[in-house]
Amino acid sequence: HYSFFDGMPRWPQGTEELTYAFEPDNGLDDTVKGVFSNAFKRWAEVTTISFSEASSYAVADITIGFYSGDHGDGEPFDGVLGTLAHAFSPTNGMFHLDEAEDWVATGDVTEASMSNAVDLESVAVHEIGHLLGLGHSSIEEAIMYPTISAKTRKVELAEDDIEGIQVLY
Ligand code: TQI
Ligand code: ZN
Ligand code: ZN
Repeated sequence: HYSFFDGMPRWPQGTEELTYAFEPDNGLDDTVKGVFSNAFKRWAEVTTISFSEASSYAVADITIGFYSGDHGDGEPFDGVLGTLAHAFSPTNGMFHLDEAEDWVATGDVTEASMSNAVDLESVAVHEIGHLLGLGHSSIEEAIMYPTISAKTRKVELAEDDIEGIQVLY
């Protein structure tokens, strides 16, 4: 079953659009940006919120970046596997990914040659759930379940995720 953060923080009532931007120093290519766009779309389809890329990093509601090790927010990344990414509860908007992972943004992660391959969209869908205010779910099929097996792709929202997010938006 779905859960929320303590105090049930959410983006303000009436929020119709949230904007996101990528850390300019990361120099991400369009393939990687497209993966995030798809992940946002999955949540947009089941809420009244739409997501679009901001005109600048400074004005974005949600900021996305890849970092390694200590990156200044008190939650250092730990290298390959372990923590893959983290996102903060509303309305912080920070979404960080561990640069050390073997991220797979194209093709089939289950067939990837790297044994530590991590599917970017699967992690993005989960972290966007946190950004919007969902905590973890006890239902294994849910995107918000707290563990995922290696080299797995899980990107479809489960009924439990949809019910949870529709309590908020
Ligand atoms: N990152 C943890 C996560 O996103 C960070 C975290 C732990 C957290 N407890 C939290 C974030 C409570 C918000 C609230 O859950 S992770 C998965 C999953 C991670 C894990 O790198 O371990 C995914 C990131 F669920 F698959 F295990 C993405 Cl999809
Ligand atoms: Zn961070
Ligand atoms: Zn999580």
